[in-house]
Amino acid sequence: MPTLFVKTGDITEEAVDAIVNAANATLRGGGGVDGAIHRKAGWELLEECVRLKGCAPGDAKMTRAYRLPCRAVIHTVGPIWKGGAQREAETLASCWRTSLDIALREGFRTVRFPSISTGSYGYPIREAARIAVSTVLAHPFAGEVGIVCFTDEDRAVYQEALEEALREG
Ligand code: AR6
Repeated sequence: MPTLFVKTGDITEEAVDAIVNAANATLRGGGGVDGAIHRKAGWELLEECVRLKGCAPGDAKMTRAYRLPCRAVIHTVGPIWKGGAQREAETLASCWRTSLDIALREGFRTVRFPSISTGSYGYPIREAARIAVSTVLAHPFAGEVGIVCFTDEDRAVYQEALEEALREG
């Protein structure tokens, strides 16, 4: 089981083994955290991403990190919220799981995630946080996982989900 914590911050400043990007299926960049990661990493990241030929929702692909202070970027594609009956929960859980599968395979020790799908993809954050926390705590990756929220309000939601999951064991 990983060590899991939650913080407020800018994920592009994390000097860790890998940060996770909340990308879209084209992997050609976008707004939100994806835009921030591409801006800071530089044009070489987009060039490498284009070579990957996209990524399915729930899946994840790794690249180098270029001008970012981390070693690698794991790009995952969250579900677009359509009301909850389109397997959104399964797809979101798969994002967290497949990203950690890559971290485990690569021998990484430290990974940071943003709040996948809760920005422009519209996933209700309380439910997204519950899925995120339970999926991380069930994963065999034994390193350190930090969820880096952009606002204190979002951090509080993830913190509550984490405390609830730990209480329930
Ligand atoms: N560090 C940490 N979190 C951030 C940062 C940052 N620098 N910037 C934004 N966030 P979103 P999604 C938070 O919309 O919902 C993109 O255009 C943000 O406040 O980035 O998965 C992609 O290309 C929010 O809480 O990702 C896709 O088209 C969280 O990151 C689409 O958006 C996720 O919001 C993906 O949508």
